[in-house]
Amino acid sequence: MTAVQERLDALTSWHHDWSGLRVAVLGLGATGFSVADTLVELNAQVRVVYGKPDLDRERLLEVIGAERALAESDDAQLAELDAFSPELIVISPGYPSHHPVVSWAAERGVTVWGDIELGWRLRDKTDRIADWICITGTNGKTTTSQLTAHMLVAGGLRAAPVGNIGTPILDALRDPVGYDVLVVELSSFQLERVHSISPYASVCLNLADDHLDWHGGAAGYRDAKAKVYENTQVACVYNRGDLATERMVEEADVVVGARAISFGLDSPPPSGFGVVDGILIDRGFHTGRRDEAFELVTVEELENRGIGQPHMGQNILAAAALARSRGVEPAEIASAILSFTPDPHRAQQLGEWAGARWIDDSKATNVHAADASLRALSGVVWVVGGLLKGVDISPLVIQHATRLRGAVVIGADRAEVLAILAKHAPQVAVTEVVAERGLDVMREAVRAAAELAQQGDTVLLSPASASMDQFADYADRGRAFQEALAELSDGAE
Ligand code: UMA
Repeated sequence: MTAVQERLDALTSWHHDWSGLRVAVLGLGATGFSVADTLVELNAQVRVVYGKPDLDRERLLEVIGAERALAESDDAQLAELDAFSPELIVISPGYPSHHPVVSWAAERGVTVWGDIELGWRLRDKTDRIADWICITGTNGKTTTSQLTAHMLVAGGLRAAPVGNIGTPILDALRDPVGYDVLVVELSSFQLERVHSISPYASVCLNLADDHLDWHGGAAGYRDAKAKVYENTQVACVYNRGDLATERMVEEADVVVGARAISFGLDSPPPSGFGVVDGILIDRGFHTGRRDEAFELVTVEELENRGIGQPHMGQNILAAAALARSRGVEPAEIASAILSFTPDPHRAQQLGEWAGARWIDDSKATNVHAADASLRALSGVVWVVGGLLKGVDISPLVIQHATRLRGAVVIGADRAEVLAILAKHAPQVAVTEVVAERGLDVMREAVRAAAELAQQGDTVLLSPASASMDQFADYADRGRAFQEALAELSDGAE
């Protein structure tokens, strides 16, 4: 082992000596800036190498005194690395594992960390050292992270959702007061680059194909997700309905004494969370769990709050299992669930108009997410399409063809979507939206959906596709849908 590697291995505390360490920070997004800011505070020698200009962050780097190099091509980034010769690279999650900078580092034996690995090593900045509850999965991780944090706060703990959700972990770790628990939402990109984290509790909510291009295939994606369970201390929470997650727990190296706790919408075994007679129950943390359970909330209560969809039930049970593992009482969990409001554009109920119920599920950027929404409904006018990212949506259409009253097809890849609908759901009435961008697309889509919908139907925007072809992002797409609906319904009154 080289002297540099020995030094890096030993750097496991905020209070160790990071001064002078030559670190290249790759990327100047939310992550890259938080990494540079932290390492400058620790007196490391930091050079940020990045591919896209960002005036605000560039100015801030100057203020904190970090070196920077805008290098718009991959070759230019490699040349920057050659010139700087870093002892450590901290890389932003958006860099795929096949990016040339990753091979550059491997060939030279330069260590590469993500911000999560760095964060784990720096977690003892304040005396109050937070436990980490780590959450991953193909879908539902943001909602589950928010819910878990909400439950922990209801239990009197200082907790916050961080990570992939949008607040870089290093920003939370530098909070002067410190946290009791950090609920860390982890993407597969971030998990691929962790080595030594030891979560208090962890979950992979579900596994379906996504981001296969980034990981170079389904196995790479699965293996990255599985890392969430490594070194878990107290509870590995998994999905009883998704064998892949159970297998991950079986294969994980965990701290002795860590328990496997399952969740699912069926009647739970001991050590499980589930549903019995319309009541969500905890059989995981009851001392008499062989034949007793804690009641949390009823399905009816969830429905009354507009969070009764099956996938939401699963998120709630997973969050409850994680929060219970950290000692939150069942009554506190119940009050947290019933005071929780999901973010907009996630199966958001918009009310009734023209005899139909309208739902904005613009967050459904992949097949798995759209499947979760469709499966809860019947008589659906489905607003679908966008950028398919190379994924075939035929299985989704085959699975749900009988639920569809009609389909309204938007997006750059609509020829493909139209062909799939014609082949696998020929009885379904289909309208193609020809407008190309933004609000115009949704004005046309909402008008078409209202025409197709019959009394009691549901109009569901759940595109199973990315949004960047016609909108800034999924939130922009959802806002346009809501605005178009508001215009049309106001105009009709
Ligand atoms: N860059 C390059 N070349 C590349 C990739 C990146 O030069 O090939 C540079 C550019 O300077 C670019 C910067 O890196 O401006 C951006 O880095 P980034 O894409 O890693 O973005 P961040 O702003 O650091 O945001 C990341 C996460 N983004 C991704 O994983 C793509 C955010 O998740 C996360 O909230 C944030 O860190 C804080 O942890 C977003 C996301 O889309 C929401 N996540 C994916 C998902 O949820 O499906 C994984």
